[in-house]
Amino acid sequence: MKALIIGGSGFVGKHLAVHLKTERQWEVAITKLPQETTSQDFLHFDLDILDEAAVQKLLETYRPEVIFHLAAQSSVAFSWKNPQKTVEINILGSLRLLEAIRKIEHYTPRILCIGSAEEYGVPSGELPVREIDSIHPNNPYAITKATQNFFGTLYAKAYDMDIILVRAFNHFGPGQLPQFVLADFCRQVAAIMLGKREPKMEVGNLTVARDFTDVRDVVRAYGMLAISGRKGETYNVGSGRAIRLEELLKRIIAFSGREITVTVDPKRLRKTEVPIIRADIQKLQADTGWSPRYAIDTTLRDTLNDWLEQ
Ligand code: A2R
Repeated sequence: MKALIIGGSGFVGKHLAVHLKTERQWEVAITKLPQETTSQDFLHFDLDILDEAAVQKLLETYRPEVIFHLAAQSSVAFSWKNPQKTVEINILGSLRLLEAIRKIEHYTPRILCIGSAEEYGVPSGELPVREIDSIHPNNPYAITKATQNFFGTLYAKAYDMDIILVRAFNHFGPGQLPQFVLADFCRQVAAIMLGKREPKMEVGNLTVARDFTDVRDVVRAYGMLAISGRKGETYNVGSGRAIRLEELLKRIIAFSGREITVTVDPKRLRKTEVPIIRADIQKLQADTGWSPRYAIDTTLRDTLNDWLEQ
């Protein structure tokens, strides 16, 4: 199978490229923005998804059978600071990508558009949330991902394009930037362990509960969906369990073996917050047979060790 990962030098893209190449022996290429660096192990192309002509040219030349669309402005916090940029990349960029593919004659690749659990907002019904439940996006990032999902679903129906929509719940693991909560906790604890900072941590709201999955399990789900997902369908990708941030932080601190004082930094509190969410993953499991393999403690330890090495 020949795959192209768009946004391939991001956190998930790097893991996905390794998974597809080493565990599935697929032919893999990635795209990156010109200013981004990447591992030389993979064939890579510079690409800005806002440049529709460039997207079309690349696809006509490389002709991947599967396209994983991961390119995004992926930070909720940044989306509040710059909603226009977030809309530009996540909505307009996704649309230009879909348009570029649509305009290529006799070409129907499978496309996975990666959205987010943020699309659900505060669930109005029972937990876990199902793909058919109503969505209430409550931040600019969430609105852009919900719109991407609407366009993907529409294009699958209207143009018979082979598009699969994913709603990825929180994922973490080695290599994630500290703008994401567990990466930030592990970074701060690692710095304390290395004697680079006082044994004091600043955190946001610890009472929220989220559905966390190891990024290596997430990319395995993406690979399986690329094989056996159904066209035009949306799939939750998550563990199906919710865990409070307070509990996760407690575990990371316990791994460190240090006494650490934790204080809440008001600057880190979100304007709108979802108290608890977890995914219904029955559809994903029924269609692919996927289930997570990594225990959460393993991922926490791997992430902490990764920060200690950095
Ligand atoms: O913003 P940068 O310089 O980190 O680059 C990001 C890249 N990207 C773009 N690629 C092509 N054309 C653009 N106009 C464009 N703007 C940004 O997409 C980054 O390298 C990549 C996305 O990776 P991350 O930000 O690390 O996200 P992550 O955690 O890998 O999530 C993958 C997907 C995203 O669609 C998330 O919204 C979703 O999973 O949860």
